[in-house]
Amino acid sequence: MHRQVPNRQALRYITVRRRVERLLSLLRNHRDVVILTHNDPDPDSISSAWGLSWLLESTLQTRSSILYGGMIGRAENRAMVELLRIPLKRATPADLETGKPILLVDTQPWIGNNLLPAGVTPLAAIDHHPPHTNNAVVPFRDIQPRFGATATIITRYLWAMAVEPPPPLATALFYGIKTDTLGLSREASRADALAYLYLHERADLPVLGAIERAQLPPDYFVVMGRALRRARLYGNAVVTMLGTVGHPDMAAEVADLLARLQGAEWALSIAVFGDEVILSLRTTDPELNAGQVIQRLVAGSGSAGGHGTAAGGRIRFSGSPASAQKRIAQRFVKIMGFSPSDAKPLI
Ligand SMILES: [Mn+2]
Repeated sequence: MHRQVPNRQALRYITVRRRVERLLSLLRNHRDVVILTHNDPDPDSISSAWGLSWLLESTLQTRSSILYGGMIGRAENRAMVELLRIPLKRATPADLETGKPILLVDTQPWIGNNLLPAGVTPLAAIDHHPPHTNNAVVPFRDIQPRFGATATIITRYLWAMAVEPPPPLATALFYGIKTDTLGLSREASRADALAYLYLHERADLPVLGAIERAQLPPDYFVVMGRALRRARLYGNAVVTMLGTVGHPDMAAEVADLLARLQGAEWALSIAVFGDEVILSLRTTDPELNAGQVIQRLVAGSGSAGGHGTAAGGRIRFSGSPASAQKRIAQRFVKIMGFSPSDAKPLI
């Protein structure tokens, strides 16, 4: 008699299903929950939160409020929320002290990039960033650093529970994986690819096109112009200062563009938003680590995150915004091994 050897697909199905069932059992006695994304949420965190709320509604009839801190800045992300009618809301501090269970997506507790209050333990943390030691007290943890997106984790939950994502949700999750992995080209695993294909069949591709080619406000071009005029080259590194921006994501948009400059291996963009300096760093060399450099730039005086080729940070400052930006730029030039006199204007 042969023992039946389960195939890998079946094993994966059972493992994910058991994990989701454990999450659902923790939520069985709750009619209302809060799903919290990281601050200034991106498509991965927005779609993951929405997918999780759909899962809870479909399986337990549990209602959820999807909340975020900061703002949704990028034109594409705003278009995503509007065109797909994603029911999310900017959180007030009181929203997070209601005693309802809090589920974190695309972030982890007390790491400085979400609104979770210091005295509140979340019921769940579902994320793909490197695991943080804070997580030990969280009853349900699903941290998958090998995955390129949290939307991949949530898509597997839906798949394992046979909960069909409606086209708008499939579109959102697809866009979440697409942006976090740059279309599976960056830090993507086989799991991301399988989820991507699963969602592609279900997504509304004309709407996705409208999101990706969203109209840009005039301010976008104003800041971009300033960024290009102020860009300075130091060997293989390019740095620019945007001054005050209307939304913090703008720093990342500029860094993404400058990283494409021929000969540039490092691109740093520095902006001011409120009382914080926002940093966004890119490197084109996968052997280099943007996360380590951003840690050195922030040097204990702010928060920093990211890994591999992309990283970001924030530093609260007092005094003049111009000199705060300049200090960071000079520190970066020094870390890169150049001196201020090496500066060459980009244009
Ligand atoms: Mn993500």
